[in-house]
Amino acid sequence: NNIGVIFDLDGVIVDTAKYHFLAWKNLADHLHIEFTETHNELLKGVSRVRSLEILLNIGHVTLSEERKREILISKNEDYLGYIKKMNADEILPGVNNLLNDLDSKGIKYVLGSASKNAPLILKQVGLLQRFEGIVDGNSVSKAKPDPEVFLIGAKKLNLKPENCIVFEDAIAGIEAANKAKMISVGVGDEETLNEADFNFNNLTEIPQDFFSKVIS
Ligand code: B16
Ligand code: MG
Repeated sequence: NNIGVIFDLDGVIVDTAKYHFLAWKNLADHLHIEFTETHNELLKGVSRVRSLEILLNIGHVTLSEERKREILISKNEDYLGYIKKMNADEILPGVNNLLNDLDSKGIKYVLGSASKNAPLILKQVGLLQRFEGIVDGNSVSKAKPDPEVFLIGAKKLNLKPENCIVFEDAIAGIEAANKAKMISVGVGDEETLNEADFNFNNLTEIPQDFFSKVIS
């Protein structure tokens, strides 16, 4: 097959944003920073280090590099507590059907996520073995909106970027896909993701003939 798919993880395959929120909120409370679900939107698709910078900016708090490192470790430990309780029930609607459909069409797919915990999360929900490859926060030197994560994904698929279709829920991810010259599919709010080539509310909405029509 001459096309392939790259899936973002958080917001496309599973909703881990709610666990990131709980962990960041816990930390924000400790630092006496007011942190809401609206603020949490700013962290979607953004790296862990950058997320902390955004949180500290919200609270106008400055910390030493050493303190930031400690905080990032404890935030992640807290987050992993939630991740370790995840199971296949948390796979988002439409995901299993879409992966089955891609398998039956012989279209390969890889993961392209900012998360350093991506392999663990996929393992928890029983999807790790299904992907042709995993590109995560450990494999890249530049975070989304830099296209690096998706360009490595294209290499794993052995495909040219223009033959890759990226499913993303975050603005930074759509930007990264567009910069990589891939076909970008926004999953979620169409107005927020208006730079995407295609938009769907969730993966149940992808039409059967989408993949045969999308690249001609
Ligand atoms: P971690 P994605 C992203 O996942 C999340 O959307 C973002 O909120 C998080 O900060 C980032 O992963 C890093 O995650 O702390 O687990 O390394 O949407 O790129 O799959
Ligand atoms: Mg995401």
